[in-house]
Amino acid sequence: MSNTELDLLRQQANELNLQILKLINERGRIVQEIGKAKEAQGINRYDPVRERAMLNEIIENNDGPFENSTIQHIFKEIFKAGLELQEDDHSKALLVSRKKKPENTIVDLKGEKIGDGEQRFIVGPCAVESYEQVAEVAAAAKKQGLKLLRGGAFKPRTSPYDFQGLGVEGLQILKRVADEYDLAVISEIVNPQHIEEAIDYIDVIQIGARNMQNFELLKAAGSVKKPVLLKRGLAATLKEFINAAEYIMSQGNDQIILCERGIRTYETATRNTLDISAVPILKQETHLPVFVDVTHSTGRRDLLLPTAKAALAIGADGVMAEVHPDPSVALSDSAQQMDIPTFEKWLNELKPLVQVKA
Ligand SMILES: [Mn+2]
Repeated sequence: MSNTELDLLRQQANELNLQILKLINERGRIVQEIGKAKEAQGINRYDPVRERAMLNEIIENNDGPFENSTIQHIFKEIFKAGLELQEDDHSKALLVSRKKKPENTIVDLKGEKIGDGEQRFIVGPCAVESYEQVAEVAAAAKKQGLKLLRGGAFKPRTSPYDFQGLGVEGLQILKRVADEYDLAVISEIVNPQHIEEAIDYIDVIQIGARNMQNFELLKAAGSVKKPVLLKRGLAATLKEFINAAEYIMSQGNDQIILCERGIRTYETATRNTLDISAVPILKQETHLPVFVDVTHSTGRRDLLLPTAKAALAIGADGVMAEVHPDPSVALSDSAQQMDIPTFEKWLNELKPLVQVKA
């Protein structure tokens, strides 16, 4: 074979490359159209039956020289790339995604602009037990210059025989304390029917880890004009977490704070495993503020300071921790709540590390 003939064959191969490229991209565009149609109809994007039928048809028409297994492998890759293209399109469309809205969402809580670059703290007892108990923590928080107070009125507990919270009475206590100390209060709501009532008493609706995929609750929280703090489910992937936030935002409520609170792993040294890398991932993938709950992620008082330092260093918008005037008599989470002197020491060690708005 002369060099001219070789060059000619190579040129033909080059031209075929470009034709294949054109065809693959043309197929990609059609697959995107299919994806949009499927999404509109609520059908799953991946259809293994159809994929098998397509492979069978291709192999029946394979005249070689490639082996069927080779052809099958190449087409599997093309199908996979098409599916990924649909997924990219899908996440591009998420309202919570940074692709949709590049600038940070700022959640305004009585003048505290969560997500503005300044790092903040949310503290308070695990459960509201009495007016005096909440007021004591509120006074300590206020003394430290904090503005955000948490307290559980409805407590979804692992055991049905554990303290379930004071309910609406607990919300009323929070409201009274919030007014007296000029604080914004956060409390968990577990029942979609309680949302309307709760918004009169609290400044932020918390949706807890166990309810992260309670879609009716998410939709109910999404349909009111009240900020929502959404905790990550204890076995939820970040994709599931982001989609849970999307449920809220898709109903019209864009005032959402995400909260990493540890996930279930094989490790038993801590109550949950704090997934610290979730913070920068969530900040890259979404435009929402991200908090870290150091109390429930560790379940250990001795880890509250180092994990809070990690949260601040990695760029969380704030840290949440439980504080109780007398943790040893607390009706829930007594092992990991801080008493007031411990809280003050904890906060004073963290204050020099806090990013303040430039
Ligand atoms: Mn708790």
